[in-house]
Amino acid sequence: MAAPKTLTALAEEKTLHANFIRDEDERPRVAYNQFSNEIPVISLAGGTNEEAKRREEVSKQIVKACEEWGIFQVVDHGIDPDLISNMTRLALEFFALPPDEKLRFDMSGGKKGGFIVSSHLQGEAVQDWREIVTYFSYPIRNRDYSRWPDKPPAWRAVTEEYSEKVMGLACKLLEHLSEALGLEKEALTEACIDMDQKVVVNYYPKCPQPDLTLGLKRHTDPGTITVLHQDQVGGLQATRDGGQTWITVKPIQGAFVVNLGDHTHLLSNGRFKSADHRAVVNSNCSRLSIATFQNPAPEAKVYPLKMRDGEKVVMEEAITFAEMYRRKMMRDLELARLKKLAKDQTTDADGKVKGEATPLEDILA
Ligand SMILES: O=C(O)CCC(=O)C(=O)O
Ligand SMILES: [Fe+2]
Repeated sequence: MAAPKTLTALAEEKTLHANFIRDEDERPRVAYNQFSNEIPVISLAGGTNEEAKRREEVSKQIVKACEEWGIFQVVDHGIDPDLISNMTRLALEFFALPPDEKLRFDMSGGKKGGFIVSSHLQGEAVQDWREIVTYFSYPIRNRDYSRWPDKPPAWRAVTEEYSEKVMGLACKLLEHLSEALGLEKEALTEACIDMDQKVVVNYYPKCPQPDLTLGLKRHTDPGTITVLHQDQVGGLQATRDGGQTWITVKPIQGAFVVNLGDHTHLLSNGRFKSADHRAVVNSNCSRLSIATFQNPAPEAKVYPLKMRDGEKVVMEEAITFAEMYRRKMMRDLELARLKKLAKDQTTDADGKVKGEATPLEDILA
């Protein structure tokens, strides 16, 4: 069946549309509001200026979190809470617009920025239970305002300011990681050449059967670092054992969740993890999160910046970020294709299961 254009109508239905039903092994088992305190919460107060001792403490906490999880939360980060709440309020106003208004910015067919249901990536076998609106905000010379929604009218100015402040915060966080690698403060930022920024606002409407689906399937972010703001509902989950167990990240008013991406993982020669995460949904209320992705320029070289004594290099050859991204997407799509194939082969035309499904491992072997 064709993908729905918006989720507004589907959110009112009693049962979940088949496009969104995940295989058993992907479905959530930990509730959206069963919060864990395992993800470190780090105060940046006094840690980003020159007070050497305090800065060292903050660095240690960030480095430990990146070595263990690749994910942490920051408070006292210096971004004005009013700016964050304006951004959130205006985003909600956008998603509350009638479908036709949102679809004026439809980005299906590969347009760079705008509105879409589920994912802007093509070829996904199962859809994510979310709507998104995306802007490409940096480098400034590449901004295409025709792809930025013009409603609500105040949003563009607020988004511009939000983007700039989050870019500043991300660069400060990368300074700590560069130093921990034994490099100059600017090393990770410079490795990005001209840092790209993309803002993805995720809106997860309440869902009739949240146990059968995901708001956003399991993934790691491909880029350098992601600065995410989530509302107080809960739904972001992380795993560090390859998806066997999951924890729900506790929402903290005014905090940002920081996820390291694959780029930093590789530049640190695997020392820093890339956050393995997903989002679950619920039947009580909608949820909003704003993910700001800081990525290297497409032509930036991806290769470890420094290796520690005795360490083996995690990559065979240096590649560009564009190539790294392409390979990741191909891998994901191939996995989705094989999974779908395994499922189709064991299901007859009426959707009845014929026999034992072939385990994915066997197909891949
Ligand atoms: O909604 C969330 O909490 C997660 C969003 C996310 O991981 C993403 O947009 O890449
Ligand atoms: Fe993500």
